[in-house]
Amino acid sequence: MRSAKSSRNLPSGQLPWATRPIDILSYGEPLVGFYPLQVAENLKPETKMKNPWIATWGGDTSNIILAASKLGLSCAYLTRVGEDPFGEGFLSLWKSSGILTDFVQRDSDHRTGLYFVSFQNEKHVLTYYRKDSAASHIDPEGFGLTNLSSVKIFHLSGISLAISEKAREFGIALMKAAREQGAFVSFDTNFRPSLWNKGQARKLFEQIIPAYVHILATTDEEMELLGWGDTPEALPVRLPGPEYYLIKQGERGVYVRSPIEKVIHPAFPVPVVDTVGAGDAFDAGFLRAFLHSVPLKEAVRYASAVAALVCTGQGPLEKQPTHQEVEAFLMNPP
Ligand code: KDG
Repeated sequence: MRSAKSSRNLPSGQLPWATRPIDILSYGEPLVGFYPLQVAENLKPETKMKNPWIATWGGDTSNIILAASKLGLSCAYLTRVGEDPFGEGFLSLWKSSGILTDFVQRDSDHRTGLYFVSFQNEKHVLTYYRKDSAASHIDPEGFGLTNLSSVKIFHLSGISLAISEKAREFGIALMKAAREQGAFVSFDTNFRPSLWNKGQARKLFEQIIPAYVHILATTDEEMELLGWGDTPEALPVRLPGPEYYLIKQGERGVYVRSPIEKVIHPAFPVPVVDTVGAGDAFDAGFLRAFLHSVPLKEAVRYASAVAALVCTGQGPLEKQPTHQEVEAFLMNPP
């Protein structure tokens, strides 16, 4: 894989990569996710509600930096949380995980968002409580765009852009500034129909992806929903611009394309407990490999291992691995 330090695509006069202290700056919304203690599909609703709930930490852009930080990268988060116990909890989690929280804003008028997990036909369904959340009230004034000159990769998702008009405008300004200041822009479409409709999402994605994105992650399901074709090969033709296309295909594995090669990797056959956060884990693993200039084939294998390990625990964080754990897994894969 091309070194992140090479400058083919970077404007001249930028700080060299090596002097940038932040590997990944992530922008978006953290959410606390609640799981029923027992996953029982056929209980009456009132009986289901007597099930104790277990809190987990979620939110795609938070999951990514927690995974990347555990893999050894230096990460920072740009978001806004409520002055509530969930906001406090997140801050303490990020700090204890070594994540820079200088860009995390606090909001006394709006709360940290939540979701509740239920299961239908053995597939998880998320019910969100996030409307008017603190993150949707992010204050662009609270972050100097020049801070991006110390960032190697700026990461955000379709969710980061869908939570409010303000968050969307700021997200686009950040992508533009990141690119101008020589950072790589990583974008995961993470289309959530509960936040916006597919026409709105597609229109915006088709404007910003060719203009700003270097590393594009999506899923085959989203490609189909957004009308981008039903084969991974269709995407670079439909949306030229990015250097890397990561197309996640659930249990079938992934298809990854760089400017010079393509890699198809099947998912590792692990005992799956929960797939929430697996896609974020894949992105984090890929970004780590990218920053370490790992050849594409190995990078995809590495990222697939990170995702597989996350699927063996409940919620996005329980089984997030360290770099050593990924290496041990890859020495003796299932
Ligand atoms: O990728 C996992 C996320 O879906 C989960 O953590 C919640 O961020 C979330 C969302 O908006 O769906």
